[in-house]
Amino acid sequence: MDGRELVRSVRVVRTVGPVQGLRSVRAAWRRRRADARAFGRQEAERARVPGTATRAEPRPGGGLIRFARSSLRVRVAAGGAVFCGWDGAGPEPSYALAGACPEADPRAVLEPDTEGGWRVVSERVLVAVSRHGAVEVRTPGGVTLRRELPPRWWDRTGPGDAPPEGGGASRWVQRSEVAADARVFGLGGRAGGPRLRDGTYRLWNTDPGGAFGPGDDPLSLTMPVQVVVADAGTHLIFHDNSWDGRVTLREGTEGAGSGHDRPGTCEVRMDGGPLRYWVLLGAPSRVLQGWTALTGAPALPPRWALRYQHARWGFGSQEEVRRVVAGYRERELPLSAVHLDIDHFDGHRVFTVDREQFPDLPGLARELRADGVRLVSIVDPAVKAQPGDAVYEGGAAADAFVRDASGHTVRGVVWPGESVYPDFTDARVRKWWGGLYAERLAQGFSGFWHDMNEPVSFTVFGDPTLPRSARHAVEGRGGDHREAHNVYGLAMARAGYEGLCELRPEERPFLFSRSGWAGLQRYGGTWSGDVATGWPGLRASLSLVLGLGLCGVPYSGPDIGGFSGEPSPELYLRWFQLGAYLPLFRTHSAVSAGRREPWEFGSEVLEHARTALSERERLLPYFHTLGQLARLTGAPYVRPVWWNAPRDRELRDCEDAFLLGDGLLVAPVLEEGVRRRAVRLPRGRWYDTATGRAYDGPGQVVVEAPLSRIPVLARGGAVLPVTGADGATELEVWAPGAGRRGGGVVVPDAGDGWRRPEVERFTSVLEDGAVVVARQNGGAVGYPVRVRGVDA
Ligand code: NBV
Repeated sequence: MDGRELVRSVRVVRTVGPVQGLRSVRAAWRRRRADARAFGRQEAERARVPGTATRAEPRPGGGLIRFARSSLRVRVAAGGAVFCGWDGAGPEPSYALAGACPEADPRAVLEPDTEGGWRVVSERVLVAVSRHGAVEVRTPGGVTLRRELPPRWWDRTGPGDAPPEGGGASRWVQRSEVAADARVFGLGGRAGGPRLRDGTYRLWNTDPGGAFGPGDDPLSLTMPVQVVVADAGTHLIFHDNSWDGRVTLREGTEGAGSGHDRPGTCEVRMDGGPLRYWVLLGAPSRVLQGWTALTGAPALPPRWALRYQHARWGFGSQEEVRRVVAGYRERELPLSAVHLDIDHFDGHRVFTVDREQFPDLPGLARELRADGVRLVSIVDPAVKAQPGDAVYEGGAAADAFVRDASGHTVRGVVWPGESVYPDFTDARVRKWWGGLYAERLAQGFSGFWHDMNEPVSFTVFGDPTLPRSARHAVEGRGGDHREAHNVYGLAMARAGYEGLCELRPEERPFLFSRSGWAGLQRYGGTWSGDVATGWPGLRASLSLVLGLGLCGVPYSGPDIGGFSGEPSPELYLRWFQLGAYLPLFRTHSAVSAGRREPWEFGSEVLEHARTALSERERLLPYFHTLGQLARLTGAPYVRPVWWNAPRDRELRDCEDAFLLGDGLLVAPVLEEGVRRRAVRLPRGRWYDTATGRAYDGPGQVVVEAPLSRIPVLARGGAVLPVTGADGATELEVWAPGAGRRGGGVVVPDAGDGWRRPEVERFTSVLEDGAVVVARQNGGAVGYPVRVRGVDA
């Protein structure tokens, strides 16, 4: 047991108590034995590299290049996305891809180069393959964005055997080089980012087993997706492989014009699974558009899910829920939803209700709904292994639970005690599970919060999850937990989403999930998980939201105030102020932690929280529009400040501010005692929205950040839909700088169903000192306009 494990085991026993602790010791031994039985014998391994290129055959979008000991399929899709698959790996099947693999670019051609290698030339990208299997991805202008060195496999097949067609049986490693000035973002939700500094990042969804901070890695939602930003251009690389792996990153150094740059390096090392990857290049907005075209449009949260929500582990009773809701109402604080945690279950069993403490949930839901407050339910995947439990019996009858290699149902330990796990990689099981949400809907719940789906089994040593040898359907292909682990949460989200679509077809599902993988956005969003209360946790919260947005999951947010302990009033307020500008705006805390209602921190905090809440309400049409734009274009609500200027190196290194859509720049206060802060501005005119003062970027300015608010700057020319005094949408227009134009988008609310609203585009221009706003395709503007920033 290493140091980390020791800390975990102490935490586990402290969190779950001695009885569960003992069960988890037994489960850990079971897991170890199962894996030892299944993987006990060390198979011989033999290292392999591709060898020399022998010939190449044109194929749609590129070609197949044969090497002495492998083959490489290069395929450029019509939109310019590059697919590379070694050892016969194709783009499908894939848990990440949204549907059919994108069409091949009919104009991409394969041609030999002069050095025994090959190139695939297309309008948007050039892929050069050397005779030893190095692959360069270049812009049409010939600038290299990424150079993959020839991979190396360790085949588990016997010596002399042919490499497995489609890949999968071998461990592999691939090193690559990027520009010396490149910065890397992504890899899912990482607490220590958003810029991923030198180090090794594991690709294995993991419950950190207690509240985490920036130093904890990995967390619940990892993804082999990297967004690389350099002067030469931006690209996204996605290794479509769900196995356990490690990505080691090292930033490059520049030789100050000496020509001795040391490139940035990236090493991807996987325990198995296909060696295949996608590269998308272009401006960040194009890259994210391509990524969502590939992996699916983000589900659009219903409008109420873009407003403020209150969660707590340990409400204890429906009376307590009423009391908290009344607290918001009495103080006239907006509240959109209350989230019920595992304590409202009967004995922590999923899809049940503790009838003593919650005797009439449907009644409570109706009553709250009349006040505009919805109920959201936690849903854990593990099912108590208890004969007589309806979910257990139903699952057993449907043969829904994960089994081990010898056919026995795998048991782990979670909140209800000894538990079994649905195999969500089986379409049949997803269907069964999706149907169980009928019980939740009947209880009056409107939204769903998937937890513990890494999946977790408490453990005092080793990995807090299922045995790696546990068998999964993997969509009929058959496989084990090594392949299924990272997609477990994703597949559970699919089960919930599809179930809800069937059960309540008139409403869009609202679902967010702690764990997931590439493509999670198709079904919903996520949240930070158990971020530790403290200033580092506040910083980690922003890192997670930014990183996930760049990986295609735009809807997320932290536990405001942190999950554990008691934040100081100042920390709570700064967290609340940040949360007001993030898509999921929700307070939440552990059962043992202090309260998180805004009035629990004194009257000053209450008044400032009220300001943040009313600003969020005012910005609701803007948030709604950003949600729609995320669905249409993949652009996240929360974007790094370099989004429109990836070549600005200062912006690339700025981690303490973000763009909210195109129009606003939010500069949260992430340190104690700070009352003014430096803000790095992108090019153009920016207005401090509180003072109206104008600044011209690029450059750094210092702005006031009193306790009452965090700095928010508006881009000159921005047209922002906001809620006017009468509750209807109006346009807030910030004067464009002289000689510049501006604009914005409004997507009106079309309800919580599936109706697709029109996208309305507006322009703004300064003419003779006056701001003129127009609808892009002519016609009346149709909204009241409020101009700000003129003569500022
Ligand atoms: O269900 C209890 C908690 C929940 O409040 C939290 O949001 C999740 O991230 N859950 C984790 C399980 C217990 C963690 C110690």
